[in-house]
Amino acid sequence: MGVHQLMVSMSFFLAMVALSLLPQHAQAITRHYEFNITMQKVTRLCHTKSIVTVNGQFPGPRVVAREGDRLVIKVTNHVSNNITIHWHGIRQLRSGWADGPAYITQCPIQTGQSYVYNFTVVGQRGTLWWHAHVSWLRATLYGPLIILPKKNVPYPFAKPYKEVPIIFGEWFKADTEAIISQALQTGGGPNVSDAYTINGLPGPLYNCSTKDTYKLRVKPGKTYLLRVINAALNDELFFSIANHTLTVVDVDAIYIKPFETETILITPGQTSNILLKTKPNFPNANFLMKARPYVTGQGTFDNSTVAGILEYESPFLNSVISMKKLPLHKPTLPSLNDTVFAANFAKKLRSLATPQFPANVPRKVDKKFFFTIGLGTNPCDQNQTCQGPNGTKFAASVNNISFVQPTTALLQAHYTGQSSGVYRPDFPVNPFHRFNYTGNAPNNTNVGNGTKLMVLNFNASVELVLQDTSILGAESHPLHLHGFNFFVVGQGFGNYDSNKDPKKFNLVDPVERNTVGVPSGGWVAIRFFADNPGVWFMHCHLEVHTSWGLKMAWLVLDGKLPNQKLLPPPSDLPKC
Ligand SMILES: *[C@@H]1O[C@H](CO)[C@@H](O)[C@H](O)[C@H]1NC(C)=O
Ligand SMILES: *[C@@H]1O[C@H](CO)[C@@H](O)[C@H](O)[C@H]1NC(C)=O
Ligand SMILES: *[C@@H]1O[C@H](CO)[C@@H](O)[C@H](O)[C@H]1NC(C)=O
Ligand SMILES: *[C@@H]1O[C@H](CO)[C@@H](O)[C@H](O)[C@H]1NC(C)=O
Ligand SMILES: *[C@@H]1O[C@H](CO)[C@@H](O)[C@H](O)[C@H]1NC(C)=O
Ligand SMILES: *[C@@H]1O[C@H](CO)[C@@H](O)[C@H](O)[C@H]1NC(C)=O
Ligand SMILES: *[C@@H]1O[C@H](CO)[C@@H](O)[C@H](O)[C@H]1NC(C)=O
Ligand SMILES: *[C@@H]1O[C@H](CO)[C@@H](O)[C@H](O)[C@H]1NC(C)=O
Ligand SMILES: *[C@@H]1O[C@H](CO)[C@@H](O)[C@H](O)[C@H]1NC(C)=O
Ligand SMILES: *[C@@H]1O[C@H](CO)[C@@H](O)[C@H](O)[C@H]1NC(C)=O
Ligand SMILES: *[C@@H]1O[C@H](CO)[C@@H](O)[C@H](O)[C@H]1NC(C)=O
Ligand SMILES: *[C@@H]1O[C@H](CO)[C@@H](O)[C@H](O)[C@H]1NC(C)=O
Ligand SMILES: [Cu+2]
Repeated sequence: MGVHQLMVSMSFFLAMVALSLLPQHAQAITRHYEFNITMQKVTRLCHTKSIVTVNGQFPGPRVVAREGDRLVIKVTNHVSNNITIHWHGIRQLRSGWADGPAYITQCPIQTGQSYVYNFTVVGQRGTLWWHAHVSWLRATLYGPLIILPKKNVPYPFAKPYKEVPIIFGEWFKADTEAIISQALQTGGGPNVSDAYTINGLPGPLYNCSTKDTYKLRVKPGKTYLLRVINAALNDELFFSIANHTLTVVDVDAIYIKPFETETILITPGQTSNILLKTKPNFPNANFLMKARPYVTGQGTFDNSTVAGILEYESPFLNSVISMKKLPLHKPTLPSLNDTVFAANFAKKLRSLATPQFPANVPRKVDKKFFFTIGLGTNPCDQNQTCQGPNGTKFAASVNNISFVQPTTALLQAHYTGQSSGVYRPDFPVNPFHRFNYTGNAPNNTNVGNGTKLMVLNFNASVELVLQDTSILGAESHPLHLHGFNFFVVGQGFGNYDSNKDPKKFNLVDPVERNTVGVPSGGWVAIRFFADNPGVWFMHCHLEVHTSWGLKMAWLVLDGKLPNQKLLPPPSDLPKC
């Protein structure tokens, strides 16, 4: 080796040392992505259709960042639909303009237009995801959003050998925009999906689908980190891998106290990091992984099962033919309506709550709210026959208010002081009528409607009880809050009892997340600090319920300090 070469490698070595000694925050970078929204022909179940995609990919591209990084994602709309993209679970501290729900924080990106989503990832690491947030376009517009810990900060568990996204979806042969528009027209329940998918593939249990099977090839004796996302439109899912135990280590990009389980339950909108320890030796078998729904509602649903295959790489078996001869083990999933499983699974979720990853639970509450959530009806137009319950139209509501989508974005209306005629700041703190919410439903199932916001002062500590109703049947609703994580301090069945139930709240290590399944015929209590100014959507993540109006928004006012104020809108913010 010549002197010059030695010098070069020495300085390279020194540079490496210097890099590893840099403080963690100095390494945050800006990562640029380009999302071209285009149509793409995709064949599943022997049926070809044109779907809306990002860069022609289905599922969409992975967005990867480290905690602290800035993401700058330019979205250009080349299709005839209006588009917005939501970065599900990202706090969007003071950057609500980048949150994405159509007509809440932005007007849609219209055909031929672009919009740059520009935000930083603060205090979060784990798996989140991105998806369209307008009508039902998220049926095909979704992908993983992976947040790695800061450089040189380890996971609070052994470093996995490999990381693998597992993203569940729902496949419809028909056009999903036609399905929801038909359902809203007739008032009936929308047509259900034809298959569930793992990473876009329905798998061998469907007709004409064996070639579209997701295969996870693993080595023996290793730990794999599965980054699990439920991107299905309308279904909570059970998931299990035959003969393997899963260790849940995080939900919604928050570490939890690890626990082992054969099966997980994941609602649309939720994400979870799961460790899969492979068998120490080549097992001479293949293993099915399966997902199928957990359903509590009374309507028809897609009761089918998606399957993928866990295959071991073998030192002695190389040919595909010999792999195929191996026995295939199948997991057993809970029954489709196993609410007991759902309740027990929810009880296992607890924050890690360590000094490094504390659970900053509000202990004192400034504002208490009680919201009923559930289905209801709208009367049929005189001139129409409707296909909802008893000839009505299906609706859904929060505190009996079915949210009416405005025609301009709420955040813009607020920021420019032009809210009059767009929204009213008078969302009710409690339901107008009290009744036995989970008992016999009232005879009159009609809902009211409006575009009402709940106003909060900056940094108010909030307690919200979400109470399911049995109107048109009790049902589990995965409620998603934008702009915040919340702590799930309590849950139960029946009517929430404001005298007895708070005594049982967990204020020590409750799970922190952005989407919670409100138990069928029960309630959950959540708490959060309103430390993020802006307009924040809250809705059921079953897309059909959102379409029917099970949604509302919070308006968090600016604080006094300069760093407690919403930033001005970007210049390319789309107009309505
Ligand atoms: C998006 O489209 C533009 C213009 O057609 C093109 O230059 C760019 O390479 C595309 N980006 C990706 C990621 O496909
Ligand atoms: C993103 O936002 C930052 C902070 O406001 C700004 O400095 C930067 O120029 C923005 N980038 C783009 C591409 O808009
Ligand atoms: C929904 O299903 C019904 C019954 O199969 C069918 O007639 C209708 O065309 C479907 N709607 C859409 C939008 O595919
Ligand atoms: C898988 O589990 C089944 C029973 O659930 C058992 O019969 C079989 O021996 C197991 N096989 C392997 C390879 O672990
Ligand atoms: C799914 O539903 C169909 C139609 O209602 C029924 O025939 C079938 O038995 C159900 N399958 C399962 C696994 O429940
Ligand atoms: C669950 O479904 C089974 C039939 O598949 C039924 O017998 C049972 O009553 C249901 N349980 C509940 C709680 O609805
Ligand atoms: C009923 O609705 C149809 C289409 O919306 C309209 O053309 C017709 O005039 C209406 N009839 C009455 C009696 O309102
Ligand atoms: C529909 O009508 C039947 C019979 O009149 C009644 O028992 C049922 O409660 C009604 N359902 C709804 C949702 O109004
Ligand atoms: C509500 O109704 C259920 C079912 O009828 C009943 O078991 C329960 O006691 C009622 N609760 C209250 C608070 O009245
Ligand atoms: C609902 O209707 C039934 C039968 O019409 C009646 O007996 C009952 O009192 C009504 N309940 C309420 C709460 O109005
Ligand atoms: C809201 O309620 C009013 C009064 O019941 C009704 O006329 C109107 O159609 C409803 N609007 C929507 C969008 O459901
Ligand atoms: C797209 O959004 C604009 C602005 O809100 C609206 O005027 C237009 O009707 C929408 N177009 C479609 C196809 O939904
Ligand atoms: Cu719902």
